[in-house]
Amino acid sequence: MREADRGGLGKLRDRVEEALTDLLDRETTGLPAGVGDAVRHAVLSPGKRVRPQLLLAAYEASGGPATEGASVAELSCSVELVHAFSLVHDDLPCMDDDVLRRGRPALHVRFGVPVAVCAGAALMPLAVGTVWRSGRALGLPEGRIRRLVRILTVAAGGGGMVGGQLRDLEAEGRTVSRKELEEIHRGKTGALMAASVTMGAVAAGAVAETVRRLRRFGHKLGLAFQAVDDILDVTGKPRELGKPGGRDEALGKATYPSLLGLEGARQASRELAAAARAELRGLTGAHTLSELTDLVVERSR
Ligand code: GRG
Repeated sequence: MREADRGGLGKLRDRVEEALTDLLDRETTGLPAGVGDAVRHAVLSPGKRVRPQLLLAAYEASGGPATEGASVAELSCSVELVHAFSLVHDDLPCMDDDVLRRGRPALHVRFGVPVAVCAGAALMPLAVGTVWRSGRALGLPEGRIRRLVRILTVAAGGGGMVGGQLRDLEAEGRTVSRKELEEIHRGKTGALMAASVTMGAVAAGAVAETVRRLRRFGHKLGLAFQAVDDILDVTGKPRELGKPGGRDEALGKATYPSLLGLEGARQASRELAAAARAELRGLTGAHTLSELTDLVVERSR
């Protein structure tokens, strides 16, 4: 099913887009103009918004009150801000050295490297502040807001996204085992996806078993997502991807297709998505998470 055919997901994405615009209108007004413009460019360029949608869908699946629309949408922006930070730094010349992102010049191409580094760094504290503000607006107890901050910062840190990125760079030009490949992807991509669903569940006050189940779901979905990302880098249309293809091979990256071949990578993505879906079994209200799982494996960008 294509994204355009998904009425429910389209609305969810619109909700995220509106919350992001409101948030940046409010939070970038006090920043020096250069940084504020760069932050807006980085965040508001047309991304798929998968991670905030995962947070909102997990909140719904965990029985979160439907009346809390705006505040929980604001909470969902926190994971997109961290994601935007990672994309800005990932594109830098000292990292993957990419010049196009989401069909637009990468941030350092448009604003220069120093501004891109600063804008990327500014996104992380903005994300943490967003958790505090939205958590308070949701009326969550202080201990639960602290837990949300911890989930987000641990996922973004050395044991998660940042650590995965370094391992990804260090693995360039080297053959890795599937175990090592998945450890890299688990940190680089899976940690933030798992944090997104875990935060949705915790914000909604889910019981511990649901939180653990959704976290496992997020990690498995993260691997499926990265497998598809790797496949699209080989087979995708640059126009749809918003960036040139073939970068992984040019950089000698460890990927599912380089390890398993294209057909093996496709098979792995299907198996990983099925394993993610299995975690949702018996969880009433998980239909949006299930639709997002379909979207992750069937996407063309
Ligand atoms: C150096 C302090 C420091 C941090 C670096 C760069 C970095 C941290 C982490 C990189 C993590 C990264 C870029 C992972 C890739 C994940 C991925 C598949 C990104 C693409 O996500 P999509 O397809 O993108 O959701 P859109 O554009 O749709 O949002």
